[in-house]
Amino acid sequence: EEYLKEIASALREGKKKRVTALTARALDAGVDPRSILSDGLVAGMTAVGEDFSCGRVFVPEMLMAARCMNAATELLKPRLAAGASEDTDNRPAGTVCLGTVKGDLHDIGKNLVKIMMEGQGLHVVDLGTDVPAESFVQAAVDHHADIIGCSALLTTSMDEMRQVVRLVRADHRLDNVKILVGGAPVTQEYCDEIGANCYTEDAASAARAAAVMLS
Ligand code: B1M
Repeated sequence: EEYLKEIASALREGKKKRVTALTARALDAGVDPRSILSDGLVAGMTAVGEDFSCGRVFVPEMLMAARCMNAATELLKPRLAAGASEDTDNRPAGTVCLGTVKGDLHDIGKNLVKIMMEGQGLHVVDLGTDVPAESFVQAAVDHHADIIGCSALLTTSMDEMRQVVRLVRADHRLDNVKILVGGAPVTQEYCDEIGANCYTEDAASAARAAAVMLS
């Protein structure tokens, strides 16, 4: 699709108005919102990440790209949530406390996980970014959570997840709470190593996994 390439390159260049205009046009043209997300916006983000790794762009450009992504996601949100709920006949009720771990300010992936989970009918308590392990625990107690969801994008922050698992397992008020982990540096091996319940690669599968855990 021509739209998707254009969305990716406009995002890579940090052109917010163009990204939102193209996203709106693609939606009007009937392009699947999920492919706008993955083959347009996320593809553009991946290119920005590569540009950053090579020293072609710096933090301000990553920030501009993030703003493009957030603006376009607002447009996609109702369609993505609707798309997700169509796949489920009986929606499980449950509460997820979701956040990005301490030391980490990346929230785009976490926000997508939230949208998809809400699309599955789950109640999501968004703890935001830079969330210490202790705050995940406190929030899970306060909100009677069924699931704690941790996102991390930095190899230097992801080990906070180990701390979350340790504190949750040591707290008998949280005996039935499941821990779901994800984010680019996280792997199934890491999930197994720290003893979390589940790892998923993307937002849609995180929402499906959460629904399965609750059913
Ligand atoms: Co940052 N950054 N960044 N950054 N940034 C990365 C992550 C990096 C890979 C770029 C690179 O070097 N190529 C690199 C990390 C290297 C590493 O540790 N391995 C990096 C770095 C180094 C940094 C800084 C340290 C840069 C600096 O200051 N020198 C700094 C750290 C700040 C901090 O957090 N303390 C920093 C800052 C930033 C910005 C603030 C400028 C901005 C974030 C803005 C924001 O989020 N509001 C930013 C951005 C935009 C990126 C890239 C370009 C894009 C991230 C993104 O949103 N991707 C990124 C490069 C890249 O990803 N290719 C990069 C799109 C998003 C949809 O994907 O979040 O992976 P993602 O989510 C996916 C899956 O991972 C999964 O679902 C989503 C897809 O459906 N998922 C889950 C995510 N969470 C999940 C949870 C689950 C399940 C699945 O269950 C609970």
